[in-house]
Amino acid sequence: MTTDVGVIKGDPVVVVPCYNEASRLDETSFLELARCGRVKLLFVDDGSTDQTAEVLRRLTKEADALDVLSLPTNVGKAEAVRAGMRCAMHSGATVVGYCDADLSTPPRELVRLLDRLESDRRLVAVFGSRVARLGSRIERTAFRHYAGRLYATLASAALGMTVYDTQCGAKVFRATPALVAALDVPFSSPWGFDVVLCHRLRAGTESCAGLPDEAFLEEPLEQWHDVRGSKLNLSGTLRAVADVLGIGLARVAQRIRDRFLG
Ligand SMILES: Nc1nc2c(ncn2[C@@H]2O[C@H](COP(=O)(O)OP(=O)(O)OP(=O)(O)O)[C@@H](O)[C@H]2O)c(=O)[nH]1
Ligand SMILES: [Mg+2]
Repeated sequence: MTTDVGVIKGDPVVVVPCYNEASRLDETSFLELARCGRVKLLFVDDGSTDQTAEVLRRLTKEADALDVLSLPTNVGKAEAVRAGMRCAMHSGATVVGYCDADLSTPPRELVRLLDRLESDRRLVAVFGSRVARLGSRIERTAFRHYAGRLYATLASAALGMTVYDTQCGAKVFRATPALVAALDVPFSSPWGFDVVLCHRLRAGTESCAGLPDEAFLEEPLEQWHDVRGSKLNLSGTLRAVADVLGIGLARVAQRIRDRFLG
């Protein structure tokens, strides 16, 4: 994906994957975020069949910091995010991230993640983390909370890295060669990609060294709220579990190779 969507060199770009989001897009909040001058937003319309394209066309006319990448067919969240991040990096973005179209993670929290990343040169990835604690407002159904805890526990074991919340939809990254390499290869399933991306960044490739654990940070969010209308279904959940099992098996196989084949 090499489309230039007019992102100005050097600006942080946050990708917002959108699939049939016409009724959930909060235009006022996105406009406010775009006008704060801190970040550009690249909406990826993932072959929506509702009025999303029209809403996005209207919205992006309102501010230079808003742009749309339109995909002709629905490819799922993971591939839409990958297309958007590659496009933003191709256009010169030095920091890229993503957040959900329902703004479950409020705009100011997104800006805080960017600030955190930019305040420490050692960091390459900052993940929003939905840690319910005194002083925070994390509003999540009990079911989603416990399902998320279970998934993050499995993912941590598979990755060999302690991550409290792998699935928060708000994450930001420096556009390093490691990120470019990690996004070169398509994701095989639409929802487990956060964990797969984390694994790829740590593992590296033949041409690009992996990142140390110190390059990653989870930032506890002060606010997050569940928004009705989630598109995650049983098949998506099972495929996300399969992603994690695949990572775990690959790490075990690697360890066996290292041990017995030198
Ligand atoms: N591109 C694309 N995005 C999708 C698709 N399905 C969902 N999304 C986007 O993925 C984001 C998260 O979708 P939600 O349905 O809110 O998922 P969720 O299960 O509520 O996720 P959390 O809010 O993180 O718990 C939104 O921006 C959606 O538009 C899809 O098929 N394609
Ligand atoms: Mg949601």
